Amino acid sequence: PIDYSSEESSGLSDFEVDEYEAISYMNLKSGNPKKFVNFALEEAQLQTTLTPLPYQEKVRSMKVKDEKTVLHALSYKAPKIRLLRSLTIDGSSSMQVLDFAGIPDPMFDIPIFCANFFTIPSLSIIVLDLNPLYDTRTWQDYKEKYYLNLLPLGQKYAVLLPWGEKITSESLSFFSPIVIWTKYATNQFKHDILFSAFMDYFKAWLELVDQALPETNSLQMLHNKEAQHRYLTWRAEKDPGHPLLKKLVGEDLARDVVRSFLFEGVDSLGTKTFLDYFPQYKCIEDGSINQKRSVIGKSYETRPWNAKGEFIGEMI
Ligand code: BLA
Repeated sequence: PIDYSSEESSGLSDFEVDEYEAISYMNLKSGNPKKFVNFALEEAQLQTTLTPLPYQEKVRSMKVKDEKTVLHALSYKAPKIRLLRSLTIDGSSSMQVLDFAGIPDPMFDIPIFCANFFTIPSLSIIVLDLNPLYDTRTWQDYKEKYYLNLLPLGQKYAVLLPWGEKITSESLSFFSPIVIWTKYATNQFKHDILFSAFMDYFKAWLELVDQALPETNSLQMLHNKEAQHRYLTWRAEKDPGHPLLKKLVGEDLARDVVRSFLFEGVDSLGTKTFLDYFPQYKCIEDGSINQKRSVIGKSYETRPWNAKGEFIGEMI
């Protein structure tokens, strides 16, 4: 099996720029992360105008030279959407990764679209969600505003793509009642279901974007901005993909990709630090950030939301 544990980088930091292939998603297999990206871009273009962001030119395609691994990065903005970006990693048949996110303009409190797949022949690890800006376990109004109508959709896929066992406890606060967190032995049937879920969730998200009205209260806009910054700060520090990314492109380029591309905004939307938001990660000895992904550990053996979207897990 492929070793995806965290280790010092192999120094393979050279990369080349390729042309992005605009193949219609219908001609690609469900296991191919490009199918997801191409669908999302085609669908978004039906509703809005996507403008490529300049950073795209720099990281659009990175090749890890000594292996057959190709990284593709794309990023856009659109009215109401501050950042729509994707990173795919194609390690031919051995590894496929998708990291796709849609981050709204802070003038809106719309959830963040989040699709993350890591696939090797023996295992697929999946997170698909409209990540809430405000923790729905405590913010009842926010939950009702965005998720009440989507509960049947979430319920449908919660059955087809069952809960993926215990998870980093801290991650739960960033997930919604309709989150799809699942793991399976990689197979085409599940990939097809996942692709269908992705289409439904992305269309639902675009609908929320379309319907959203800008904040009229400037204080609320600032709250949205801070909530987004907190989210980006969490992911820029603790996303489970980072060790692998470091290994593939080297530590320096990985840091650049994470902070200036994947979670762009982490250095500009706010000034608070990771430890300001998550002080429980502070090491008592030297005040540095605890390198563990979780200080609480993993929890939630089963889905902690019921069909009505009520949180039934333990509040940790
Ligand atoms: C594993 N990825 C995971 C896990 C989660 C996520 C929950 C299970 C391990 C855990 O409980 O932490 C994803 N966690 C998320 C997401 C959020 C979160 C999306 O908190 C959002 C708030 N995954 C990627 C990319 C790579 C990747 C880009 O998205 C690789 C470049 C790899 N994810 C990856 C690997 C594992 C994993 C290798 C399993 C290894 C591990 O658990 O450390």
